[in-house]
Amino acid sequence: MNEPTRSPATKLTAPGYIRHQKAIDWVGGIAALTKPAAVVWCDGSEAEYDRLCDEMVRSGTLKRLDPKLRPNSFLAWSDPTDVARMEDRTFICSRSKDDAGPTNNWVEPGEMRATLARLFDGCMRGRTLYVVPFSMGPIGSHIAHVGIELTDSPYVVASMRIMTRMGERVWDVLGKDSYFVPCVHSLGAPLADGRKDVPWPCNREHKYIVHFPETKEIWSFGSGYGGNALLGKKCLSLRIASVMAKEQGWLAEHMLILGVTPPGGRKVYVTGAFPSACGKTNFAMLVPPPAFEGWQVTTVGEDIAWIKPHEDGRFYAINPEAGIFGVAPGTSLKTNPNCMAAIRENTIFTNVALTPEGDVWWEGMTDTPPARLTDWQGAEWTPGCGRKAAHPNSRFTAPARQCPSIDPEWENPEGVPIEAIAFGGRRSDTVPLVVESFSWAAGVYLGATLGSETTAAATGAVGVVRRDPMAMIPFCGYNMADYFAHWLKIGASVARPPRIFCVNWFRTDENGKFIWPGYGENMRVLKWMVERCQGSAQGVKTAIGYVPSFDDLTWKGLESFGKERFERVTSIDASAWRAELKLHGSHLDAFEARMPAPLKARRTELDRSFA
Ligand code: O2Y
Ligand code: MN
Repeated sequence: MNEPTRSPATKLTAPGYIRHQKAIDWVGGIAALTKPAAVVWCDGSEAEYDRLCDEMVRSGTLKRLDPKLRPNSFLAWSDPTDVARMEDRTFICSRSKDDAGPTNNWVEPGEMRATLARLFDGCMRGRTLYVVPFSMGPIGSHIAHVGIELTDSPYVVASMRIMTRMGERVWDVLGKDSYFVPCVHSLGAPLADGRKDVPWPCNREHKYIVHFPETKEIWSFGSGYGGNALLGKKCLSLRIASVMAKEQGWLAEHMLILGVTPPGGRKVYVTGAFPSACGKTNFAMLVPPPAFEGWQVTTVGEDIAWIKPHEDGRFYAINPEAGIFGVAPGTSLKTNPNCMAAIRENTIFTNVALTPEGDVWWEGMTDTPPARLTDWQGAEWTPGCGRKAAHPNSRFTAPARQCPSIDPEWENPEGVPIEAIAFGGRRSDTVPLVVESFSWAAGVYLGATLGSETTAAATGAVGVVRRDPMAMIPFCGYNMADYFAHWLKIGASVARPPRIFCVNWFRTDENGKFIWPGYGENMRVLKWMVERCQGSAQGVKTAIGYVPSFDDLTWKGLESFGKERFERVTSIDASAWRAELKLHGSHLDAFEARMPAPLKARRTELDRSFA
């Protein structure tokens, strides 16, 4: 491996355009603690991105892909111990343990600060500290927030440039003294005493992803991967933002945002919360089937939504991110053609396989795998060798604007008005294809009891229902019972709250095969939801909410599905629901005294309905 080269922009003092003395002093303090060899103030320019990528190609961190097959794109292979977000190393260090709640790891803040002080002391020796100012949300939007990430990883800098609005123009927003969320990240791999670098430095022994909700600080140590290291995403936009949202009266949610326009009709915006492995990105970029000629689905965001009450009585949402950080395996021209087009160029791939021609491949990308590949660990791979070519959590990072379905309003600083919220999990039984809640509070109950069956890729265990309220279990920065209370309060605070639905594409037959075709065919459910919002669709009242009858859905182009299979994906079985409600009970009991009364009341009501 070549010696890393130093960027010509290296400076120890801040550039003249930065007027924010508190930020400059903070950078100085972190530099004094971490002791880097150099400090680089990133300007977010294309030239800077290109220079960093060139440096990473020279150092072995990135491989440049074939410029014809995958223009301006790169491949990174991580250390095999640094391949995913680490929930067991993620901490919410509120002053009181009860404020973090039973679903978060908690350490007393003083104790955690002492640990971090030890770990960060000298942790950037021999490396460059990059100062990365970024805006989550369109620059200057009243819904956006600014963070500054200090990192010793050039891979993180390049990824942040794709995933956020990053660079010089953020200093204009910050001016002399505006608020920013301080984010400190280190790979935890100092290059002391002339030690040679490796392509993916990290700390194999110690990993910490730490949030201080009261002071709104983020400290991450030891990992260079994804949500552990790109601190604008899960750390700021969900864990810290959820705390800000509770304090300030808005919602920071793990939700996609999409727009649906009927032929010649009015566009309806929908948000959706889905735990991982439920096809969230595919749903956000849904392509309507040919029978839905004239219907259009557009994408505002595919992972996170910041939602604020508006004076017109509705909620308006922005996507705080500027990029897509999607999971590669299973993504194909069949499952998500919009996403495949989005990652055609200007993309950083991580932990996928390399073809002999200099392109990428992963399981599910094509029906027939290439005859020969280099796998994500750099080993020769052939079909049938018994190993996966790409890591199950391999990723691509691409600008959202490259997605053909991107909504024309996706950067509107005011956000888009939300008329429906969908909660969705992977459930082989019990939960119907779609149900609309009777009220906001009943919808909050649906979200609070959301469950999803685990897949082998996620946990190794298959088919165990993991409760994941609002798909926020790993991402809520405070006690989830207080979060439910916040949801109830904020819904009651607006005149026209969105309708709340629950969807499930994953019911299976006696052979374990999915009954519902999913993907683009989910348009049939989406159309019913939109028509419910517009007051034109019928629904049948059941104990858990309104469901469509067979004739309420459009079957053109899917005539063969038939009433019998429709019954199997929509039936509400009383004995299955009695068992489900018992499980809701043990899940909700974990929140004890803080559990809001309306949710307890809704559970009692459901118990009575199925008695
Ligand atoms: O493992 C990681 O760091 C990625 S996790 C992730 C990435 C993009 C969108 N969502 C998620 C998630 O875990 O929800
Ligand atoms: Mn996510």
